[in-house]
Amino acid sequence: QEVHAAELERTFIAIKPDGVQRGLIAEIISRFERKGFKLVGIKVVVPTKDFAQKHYHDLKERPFFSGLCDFLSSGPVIAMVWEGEGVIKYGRKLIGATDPQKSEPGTIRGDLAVVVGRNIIHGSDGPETAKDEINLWFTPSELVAHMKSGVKVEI
Ligand code: FUP
Repeated sequence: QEVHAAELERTFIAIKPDGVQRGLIAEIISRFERKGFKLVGIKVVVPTKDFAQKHYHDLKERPFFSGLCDFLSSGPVIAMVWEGEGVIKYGRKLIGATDPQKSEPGTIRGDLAVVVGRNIIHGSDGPETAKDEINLWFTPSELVAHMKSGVKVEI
């Protein structure tokens, strides 16, 4: 009998060099973990500027693009894939608004960041970007297979 995996939603989350440098890795991971999302991929990467430009290609016309890419490639980034029902949208909620001055208290940026250029974390903004960003940062073998009730199912 064929077993179909429930296509659980996944999103790409990155702790940027400022978050890593400030020692916020565990704090950020624990917020996603306590919510109930599942970590299915994680690695430490120092992106090249070229890679950073690929990641932020949607923003290439913006005046801050070059500085943003220099910043992303300035040190270690924690690249992660998180899984769970509604994780793309709710992950954005955990992160808070782009500008930490506008992020609500209780959100990651609201509690832990002050300026937009150092907002410590990235999260995919929709299903298409999530797919693209996961594929840019990870190969399939770096991600754990779909699990349901702790039992591995065919994919
Ligand atoms: P977000 O999805 O919340 O990370 O926001 P954007 O994709 O709009 O922006 C990506 C990054 O560009 C932000 F995390 C920080 C940087 N940025 C600026 O430096 N200045 C701005 O005015 C807007 C964004």
